[in-house]
Amino acid sequence: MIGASLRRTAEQRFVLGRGRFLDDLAPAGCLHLGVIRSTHAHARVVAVRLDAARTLPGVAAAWAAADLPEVPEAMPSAFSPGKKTWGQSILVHDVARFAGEPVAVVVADTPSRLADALEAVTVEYAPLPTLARVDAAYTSATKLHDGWSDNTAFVTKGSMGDAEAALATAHVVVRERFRHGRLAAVPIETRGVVAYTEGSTLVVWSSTQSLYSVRDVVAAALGLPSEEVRVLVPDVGGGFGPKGSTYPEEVLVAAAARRLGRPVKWAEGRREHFLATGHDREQEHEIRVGFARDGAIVGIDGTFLADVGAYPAAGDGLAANTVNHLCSPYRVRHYRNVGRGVVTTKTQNAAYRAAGRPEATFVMERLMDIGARRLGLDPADVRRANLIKTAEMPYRPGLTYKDGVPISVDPGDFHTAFEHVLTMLGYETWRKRQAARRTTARRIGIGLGCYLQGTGLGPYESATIRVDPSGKVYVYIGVVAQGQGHATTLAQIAAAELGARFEDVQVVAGDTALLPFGMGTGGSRVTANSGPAVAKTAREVRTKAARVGAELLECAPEDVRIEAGQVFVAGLPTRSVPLGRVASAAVKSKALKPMGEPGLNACAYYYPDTVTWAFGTNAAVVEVDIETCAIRLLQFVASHDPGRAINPQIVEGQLHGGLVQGIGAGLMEEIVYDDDAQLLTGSLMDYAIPKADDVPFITVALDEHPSVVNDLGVKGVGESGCIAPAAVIANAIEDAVADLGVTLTEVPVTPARLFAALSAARAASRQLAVRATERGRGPGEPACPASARMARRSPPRVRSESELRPPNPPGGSRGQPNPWRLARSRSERARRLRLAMSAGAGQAGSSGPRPRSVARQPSRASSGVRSISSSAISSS
Ligand code: MCN
Repeated sequence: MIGASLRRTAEQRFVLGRGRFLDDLAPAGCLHLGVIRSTHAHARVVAVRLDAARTLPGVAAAWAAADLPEVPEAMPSAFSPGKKTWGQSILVHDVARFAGEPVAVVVADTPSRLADALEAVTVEYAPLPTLARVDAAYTSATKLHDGWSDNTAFVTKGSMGDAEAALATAHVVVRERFRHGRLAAVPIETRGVVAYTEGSTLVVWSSTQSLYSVRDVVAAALGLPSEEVRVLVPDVGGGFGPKGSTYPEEVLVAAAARRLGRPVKWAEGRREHFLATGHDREQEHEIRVGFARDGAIVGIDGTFLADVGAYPAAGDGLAANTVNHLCSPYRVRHYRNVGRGVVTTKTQNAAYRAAGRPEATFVMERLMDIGARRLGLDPADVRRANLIKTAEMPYRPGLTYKDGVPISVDPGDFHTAFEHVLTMLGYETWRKRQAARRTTARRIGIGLGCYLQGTGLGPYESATIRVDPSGKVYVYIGVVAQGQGHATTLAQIAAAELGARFEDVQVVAGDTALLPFGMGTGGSRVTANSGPAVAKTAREVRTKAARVGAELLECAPEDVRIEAGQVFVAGLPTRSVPLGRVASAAVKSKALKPMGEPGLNACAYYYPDTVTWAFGTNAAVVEVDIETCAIRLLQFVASHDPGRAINPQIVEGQLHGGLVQGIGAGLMEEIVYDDDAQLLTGSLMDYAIPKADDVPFITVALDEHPSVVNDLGVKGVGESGCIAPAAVIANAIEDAVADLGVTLTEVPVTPARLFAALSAARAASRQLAVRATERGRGPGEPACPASARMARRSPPRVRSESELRPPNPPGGSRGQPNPWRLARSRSERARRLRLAMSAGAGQAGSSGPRPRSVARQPSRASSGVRSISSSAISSS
């Protein structure tokens, strides 16, 4: 049963269009709530004018912060990393800190009347200076939060050995700056909330990943006991992390339902989703890595800034993930990294699938390729030189994970898995094809990348299992699925451990009334937490069934066997009773007296000691047209270690989904703000996600090495696909054009970015050629304008990087200026200076108090892209 690709029968209703999602809920008399959102990224709210909206037909209420004294100013969930206090407004009382922050709500009887009422609201703002770029915000005189001495929300560090001393011994030191773009998770279903009262209970339906957090936050915000708030989760069409946070709308809808005594619904629109649901991944790294002559890493030293938006709502855990995963599958003895979470006037951050690891892998895997090129080695060989060996397991790098436990890498065979991926790809064959195409416009590039992921963060999960007299087995869990297939995989575990038929097991989730606690779906944790909890509980139920079965079958409990829902005497399968009959007898049987309670049921909690570590490798081949800058993904292969796959087909599906999201991060996805921190990518026309024809068939191999952390041997997979693709794609694209002098330091690598990088490299190469010509002049010889003109007109022969690099001095290349690199970094410096100046100019322009502006909520129909992103949007 465990290890079989059983079909997801429990989820067939999705295929048949019978899913029941948040916006399908329509309680009788339901009102619709819409949110007025700040049109400014940073502004004092001077006045909110709601009277015109209140008089419109069908409008039940229109409230600004002052109208809802029962709602506190700030979300009770406010996390204070680094001991700095802050409050995320539920409705802005005074200062709005990002465009999209809730300023007021309107409630009406129909969605169309709600839309009209939202347009009747006007808000007067006094704009304040914006912080659109994380590097500028880091040093800005404008402080976003009261009482803060700077805009740094937290600092997270990790170190082992002596990085500085190790770097001094390196044969080659690569120093580079990298930036990972800001991303949205883009689930197919946006967020939504429905709330109503039922007797003394406040019922809240939410499309959340963390139902217990919603319960506790709503209860705390409205001053209710948690026991009087029941949170339910309907089917959810994807979450990918940001739905794990609790947002102001959950509190606002609940408050409105209590005030009005009627059900109230809010269903987020797509534009609202881009504006108001948490973003992730925006990080800027500055890093040095030292390599020995054979490619072995001798030390790494880095710092980075993480743009956490207006509120560090996800705490320091994401940046801590980056610190702890950067060196991950490689043997690095000397390492230092410092991450700073910096607030800007952008949407707050949230964990997005893999949270902090794709950024780390992007930086590390780019460094691997740049290092390989500098050393004249094959990128595969540099990885071979550094991957942790099986004999070194359990590998303990010397870092401490965010659960406070020193990292100890689960056993695995990284080298064999890596070689397998190269074989699956046809690495050598592609290298030959690449060489054959080197002088053509359509080049081939090959990219590699490896990762290790800490999965299955605790502290615990639980399960209650009850066998019904009908023979059905109910498994109650404290986590909800957004598409992962828990109803199938956890049923497989329960059936295997209890001896029930798979078809008889029903997994029930998504209701805080079922179990008192749960930690939510995230961090690829359900299989490694709920899985062992279900197994443990099923074993307890099995023990009870054996006691009661022994009574019915007149044998010793040790002789009872349970298989496929039949309870029988060992060796006598015909002497059996159905499990349901045993469940029925268990209600009155005294055989259960020593177990303390009647019935075939049990509840158990499982606390993992720490996380499990899952290894994976991705490889890709791209075709890059250097004339049009079109990039085509030709092949993508991946290998991942799930420990022990409960359902291999689901695991592959999880990996496919994650890989495609990672491919999007590498090629096209990016949340873009302008210099005033206005969102420019507020729709799916502007925010590109991969379509079916952007992605080739992806081959996935499962390389199973059971975890030693839990007795099922499972490791997580839900996020893992997402970790390496952006790095691998950047590596592949650079591999296609590296001989032209291109180094890629930012994802996504869009055709426009590639064009800019190629143009800069060509310009640098031309400059070099001119200088070389000038250097060739004899003393006192006049400059030859004709040859300089020639150099400008016809680009010089494209030279390989090794040709451009000066020969290494005996004993190493340290300390030798590399003219090609200097030229490139000068152009990079110039680019950054231009950016910094434009950011500074934007700031200077907005530094003084601007004239007050009155924003009328623009019509949705007439909004252009710009107003889309800054407008208040109704939805229902
Ligand atoms: N599985 C398995 N064998 C293993 C490990 C996992 O069969 N050794 C199965 C599990 O039983 C489960 C699925 O694979 O059905 C994912 O398991 P796991 O890795 O434990 O991840 P979680 O169940 O905790 O899911 C969370 C994870 C995260 S953090 C994000 S983000 C994410 C993801 O899963 N969001 C998703 N996958 C998603 N898939 C869909 N369709 N939609 C999302 O929003």
